[in-house]
Amino acid sequence: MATMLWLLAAVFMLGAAVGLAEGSKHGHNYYDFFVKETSYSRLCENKTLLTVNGQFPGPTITARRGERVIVNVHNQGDRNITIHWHGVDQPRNPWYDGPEFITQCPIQPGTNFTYEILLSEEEGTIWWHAHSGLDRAGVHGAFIVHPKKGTDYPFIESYKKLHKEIPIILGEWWTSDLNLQLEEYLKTGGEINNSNAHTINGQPGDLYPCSRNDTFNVGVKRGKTYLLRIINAGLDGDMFFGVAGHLLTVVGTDGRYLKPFTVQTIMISPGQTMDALLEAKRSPSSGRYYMASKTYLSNTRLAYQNGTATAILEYKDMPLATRRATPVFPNLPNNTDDAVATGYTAMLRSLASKEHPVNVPTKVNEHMLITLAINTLPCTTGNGTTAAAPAWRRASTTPASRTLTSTSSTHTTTPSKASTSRTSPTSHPSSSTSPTLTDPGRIGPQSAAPR
Ligand SMILES: [Cu+2]
Repeated sequence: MATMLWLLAAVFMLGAAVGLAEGSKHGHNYYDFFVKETSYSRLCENKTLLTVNGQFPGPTITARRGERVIVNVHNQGDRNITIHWHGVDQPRNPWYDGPEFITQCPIQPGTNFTYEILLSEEEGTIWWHAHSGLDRAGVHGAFIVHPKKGTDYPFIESYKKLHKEIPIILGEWWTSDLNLQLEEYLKTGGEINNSNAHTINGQPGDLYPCSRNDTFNVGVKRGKTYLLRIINAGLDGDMFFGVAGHLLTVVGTDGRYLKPFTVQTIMISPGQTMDALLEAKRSPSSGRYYMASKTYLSNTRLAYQNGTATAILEYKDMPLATRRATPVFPNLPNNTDDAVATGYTAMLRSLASKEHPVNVPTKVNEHMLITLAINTLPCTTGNGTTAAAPAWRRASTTPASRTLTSTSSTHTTTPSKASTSRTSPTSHPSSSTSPTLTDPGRIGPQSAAPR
């Protein structure tokens, strides 16, 4: 009996030790997201914006390939919220995908919800954003997936050493309340106004009014290589992006690796990510360079935000006199330069190496009929009443019925090897051409918004 007790005690202590080894309060890969209104001053005007942890853009999540990430979302705002993990396949785990009233009931004010995010094949840059109303304008951030322990970036040999990674989040700023605009345009059928500024890491930069003092600034060291993790978190608009005096070697997109190619300008659609290497090899004497982003517009009849967001890349070892110099400006294409945009897109090819294969079947053996089913479940508030869904989210024909819908499908695939192929879309292809009930965020015909 005594032996038994000792054994039990030993098991208990072992359990406690494992618990401690897991890390801090909640263990490895755990994040608390506090969604709340935050005061901001941009473009000479003050407003509040819904953010996570008071940050715009929100906190960066980092994990390794194949890991599990837990995010506890505490809704301290005044309206429903959900968070979507953009680009995560979530195999057999759709209940944590995020679209409100589609795969989950929204997180109501004063409550919390714990997301379980299952990474599988994603490796590189993905991101997260609100999937309710237009709150993703402020509620978004980077989600960086590093290689598994013991493995490395496929491009590391040619670049010897990666010094640092720098998230570059392209966003937009509205001086007015975006949700009021949304209400208005749902009534009238119109479109919401263009944003008042483009932003890079939350800042419009030197070319917009009252912005110069807060321009995002990143220091680099000559001889080092940096990985820019570029995300287009904008609601509506393809963007050109470039860095003066530096070429970008694009090595990944949407959490997958690419055959590397080098360009002066990238073109990135809303919801897309691009991983690009930047070699800091300029002379420190001309040590300041603008990074800049501006709209690419394929339909010239549409109105657009025609300003240019800027950030500054600075050589740390530059002489004092250079510190006050005006940064060099990049040579960006015109807003309507289709040749640059389509030329860029045509260069995107999956890496498709032995370590990073793309197993896309190249031969069709059988055609299948796939049936999608839809079920509806009410979202209750816990006190017997139903949760309020915006009118356009109602899947039921009965106006009083607020519903949670779910879809299911089954399919089988025949694995086969493809030696080369174009880049495979993530779970969120950014190429849809028509808005759907589940994707009301797309607000203009120009390009697909993130889902
Ligand atoms: Cu998305």
